[in-house]
Amino acid sequence: MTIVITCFEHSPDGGKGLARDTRVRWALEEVGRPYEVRGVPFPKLKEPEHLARHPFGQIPVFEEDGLVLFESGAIIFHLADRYGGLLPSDPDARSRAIMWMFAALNSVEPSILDLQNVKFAEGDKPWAADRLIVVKDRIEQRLRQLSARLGHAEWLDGEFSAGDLMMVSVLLRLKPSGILNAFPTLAAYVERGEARPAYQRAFTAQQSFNAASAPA
Ligand code: GTB
Repeated sequence: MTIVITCFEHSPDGGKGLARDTRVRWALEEVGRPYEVRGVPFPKLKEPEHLARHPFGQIPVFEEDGLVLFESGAIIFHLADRYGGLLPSDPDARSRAIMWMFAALNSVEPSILDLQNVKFAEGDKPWAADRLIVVKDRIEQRLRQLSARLGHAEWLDGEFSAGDLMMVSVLLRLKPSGILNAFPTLAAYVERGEARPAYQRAFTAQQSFNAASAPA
């Protein structure tokens, strides 16, 4: 069964791995599934061919044997559910790993997205500086709470799981802001995630893809 993921033809980050295909590539590497990549140019994201795969005209999309999935969380859950390695076999531990996936997407990522919006999309608005303060406060509050929960543990709940993959992926989006530097426990947690061979393979693959498709 060939797995195909759809990502940006040219990621705006130029291959820094910040777009959401990286987390899907990482999960694919963790579960040991080979995949092919379809790059979509920005203007084509909102055209019918891509909208048939993704109703919001975004990336990533995952296709496998007729199954078409969008939403990085759903894709990673699918991979973790279908293939071994990313969810514990103990039912309670499995539920907690899924809980951490939701926590990453619902309780941590939103304010990180707000930071990117206020910096890039809304930076010229007269209220942008005030909003930036509020958004940074919100992020720091969550990071303090997360850091307290992680403590000196290696991963959020026992063995590395899809919950950690998602949380590290979300926290990685803070890297350019420098905010993580004030949270050494979380910075080390993210580094542990990045050091995993599967992450390294995923990062290199997206980097090579972006380099190969970069405009001349
Ligand atoms: N909830 C969805 C998911 O988790 O899959 C969100 C998908 C999403 O926001 N996709 C973005 C997209 O397709 C790309 S990842 N945007 C185009 C559009 O909406 O028209 C967000 C992203 C993009 C670029 C960078 N970067 O260059 O640093 C980082 C993150």
